[in-house]
Amino acid sequence: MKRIKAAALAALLMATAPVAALAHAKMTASKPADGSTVVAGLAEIEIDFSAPLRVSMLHVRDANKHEVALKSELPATFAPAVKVNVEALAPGNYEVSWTAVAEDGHVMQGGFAFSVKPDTQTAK
Ligand SMILES: [Cu+2]
Repeated sequence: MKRIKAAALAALLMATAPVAALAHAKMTASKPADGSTVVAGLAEIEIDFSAPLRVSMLHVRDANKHEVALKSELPATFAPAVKVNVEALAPGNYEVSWTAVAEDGHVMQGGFAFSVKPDTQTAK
């Protein structure tokens, strides 16, 4: 009986292992969201992941591919979300690209884009 259970367990592990191996961490959400439009003045960018990652590179570029300087360091630890501060973004289109390493050593890359529109509420 024990032997049968062990064999069944081994078969189950073999069946589920490839699925687990494919379940790499990925970006689940971002602020601003991909494809969204936000009001000028945004100064924080957040990326949420499905598992803890350590982001090793994060670039924010405007429509002319000019890089927006980050005002905060990338965290040195694994975390399910990363937040960085930037100068208040002027109206325009922006692209964020990131590279991160997962706890299993896999390196992942991703990105998203968003637009910033003028703040008509406070515009003079
Ligand atoms: Cu992986």
